[in-house]
Amino acid sequence: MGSTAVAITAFYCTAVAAGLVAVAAVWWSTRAPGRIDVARVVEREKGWFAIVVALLLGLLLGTVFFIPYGRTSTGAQIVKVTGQQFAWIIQPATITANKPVEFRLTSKDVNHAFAVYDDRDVLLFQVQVMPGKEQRYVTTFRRPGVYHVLCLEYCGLDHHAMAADFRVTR
Ligand SMILES: [Cu+2]
Repeated sequence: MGSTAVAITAFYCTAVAAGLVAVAAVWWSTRAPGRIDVARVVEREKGWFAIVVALLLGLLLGTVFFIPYGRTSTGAQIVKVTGQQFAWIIQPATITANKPVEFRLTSKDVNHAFAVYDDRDVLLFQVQVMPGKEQRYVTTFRRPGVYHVLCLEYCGLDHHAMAADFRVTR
């Protein structure tokens, strides 16, 4: 048995044990010996409600500042991108590093997906590109180099050929 198989087996056994503990806890908490004190249950529900609200507020405050939508950047480099069967038109195709870029993307025909990969072929981001709409995406490239663009939404017979490059310079 390889180390991966051992890890999977250990994880599976732990998950099953945790599930059994959860089932036992539910069974234990609901066997209700004698009368149920409704007033106490109502008080506890209020407490749980407050805990859930506090958790949701914490989650909201902890994540809301990372939402990428609606980001605008005054003074950003504007790059216009048009997708069409089966090519990308990127103007200008040279971008300066460490300065915000605002991609403004649209399609001439059908839906496409503008996916940008770095020179190590790591996917950086993807933007849906639609006819009759202008999508905006603001980002900043830190590393100079040649970045690759692929279409990630099947758009027709030559979808696979829908590739392009752009250059990020210092
Ligand atoms: Cu495509």
